[in-house]
Amino acid sequence: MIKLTDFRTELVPALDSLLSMKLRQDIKEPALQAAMTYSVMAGGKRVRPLLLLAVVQTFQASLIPQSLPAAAAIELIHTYSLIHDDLPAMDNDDLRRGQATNHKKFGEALAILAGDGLQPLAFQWLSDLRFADTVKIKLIRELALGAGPLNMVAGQVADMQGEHKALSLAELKALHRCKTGALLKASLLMGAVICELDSKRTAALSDFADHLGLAFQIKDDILDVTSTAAELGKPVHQDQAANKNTYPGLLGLDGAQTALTTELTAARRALDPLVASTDISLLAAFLTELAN
Ligand code: GRG
Repeated sequence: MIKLTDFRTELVPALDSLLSMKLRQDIKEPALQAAMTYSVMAGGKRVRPLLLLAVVQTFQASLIPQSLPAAAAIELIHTYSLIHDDLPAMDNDDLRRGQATNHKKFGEALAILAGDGLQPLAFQWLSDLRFADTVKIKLIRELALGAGPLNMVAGQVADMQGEHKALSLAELKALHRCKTGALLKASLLMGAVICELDSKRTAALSDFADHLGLAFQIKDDILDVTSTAAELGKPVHQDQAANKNTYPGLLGLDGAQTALTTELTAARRALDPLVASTDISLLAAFLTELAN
């Protein structure tokens, strides 16, 4: 199985050129095109598209070329969520990935509309995929569920409301599962849909996704405490300043590290049912990266 570093080196440029080509084709209004393209092409790590593609690589690698636009669609939803999260009405951030946030560069109204444009465009791209209609409907549903009011948007609301009260660990987990975990999970499950995996394999990936999602957020919380602004490309110690509920805030830095290890171990165990028939090394490599 291909190494994650090689997989990334091969697929991130392919994703990036597909994204920029499709954004040029599908948005005509110049200011809107500039604002949407600015944030999509601002140097994100493409974690969610890579997760979808890693599942496809693991179970049916020949479908990678056809899957690229599905992976790109998830990045549109992720980008919209970041643009809106940075707005003055939400986190009011000036910097993202070392550059001005969308509303700082284009103004608040255009930033809102850039996010508004990215959402339906994602579903347009899914509907145009070269897969059977039954597969496409499942992909659309998976992404809508993960990004929608049952999950990501609800998580964002819980996060906002939580700024005014101390959450329990269970409440914090539920928040993270919705806000951050659901889109990561949708990415993995969309890979499962493309490969038309059976329910046993899909359940293993779903379990893996739940733990990976939490680990991802715990790591983000830890980095906010331990990194410099230059390392992260955004201001640090923001969580504490905004009274955010975080793992280090609730458990201390050591406790948060332990929780991260616990989630990573559980995520790896979730893949056990697949091991007999599948090379899981590419999926497991995402865990190794989060551990380091
Ligand atoms: C506005 C409805 C709505 C939702 C926003 C995702 C989100 C919900 C807010 C982002 C807040 C945040 C910093 C969450 C922590 C985890 C996270 C999603 C980090 C950013 O994802 P990366 O690391 O970002 O994949 P890049 O820059 O690589 O794309």
